[in-house]
Amino acid sequence: MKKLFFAAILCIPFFSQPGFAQSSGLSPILTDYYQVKDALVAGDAKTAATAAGGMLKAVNSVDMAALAPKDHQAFMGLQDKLAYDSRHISESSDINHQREHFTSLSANLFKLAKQSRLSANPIYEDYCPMKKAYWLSSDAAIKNPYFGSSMLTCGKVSTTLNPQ
Ligand SMILES: [Cu+2]
Repeated sequence: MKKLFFAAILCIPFFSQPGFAQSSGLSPILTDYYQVKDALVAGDAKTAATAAGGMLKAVNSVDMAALAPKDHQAFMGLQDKLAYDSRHISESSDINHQREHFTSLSANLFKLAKQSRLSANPIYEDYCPMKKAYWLSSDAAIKNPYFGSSMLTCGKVSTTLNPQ
């Protein structure tokens, strides 16, 4: 009886973590990615760099032990790649260079999104035929981060990931 009581106490912090029910500990990575994406849509290299710095921090501060086994496995294989591209974007003030890294950043984040639970909301994978590259969005409306205002609505939704 005493043992059971202590086990129950130990479980409380785990289950009371904010967002536990809706999403995983990987969610901040996606939230920060969306900020990088929005900055690239706006053509704002400085904000993109700052947001990518936040994303890098989120990637490097994931508490692996707190992840569900499936999320843990998926994240382990992609952490270095996500860190690499977000670091390069954060250290650059050249939007073209940032957009190059954003292609692989988006591809790797999509791999993670397919294998784990990043959001309680749908994730749209969009395709830009001119750049021949993908990006992720929380919104079905197209806002192209590769060309910004010069071709804002170029592209289409290629895949919709619904939360499992
Ligand atoms: Cu680089």
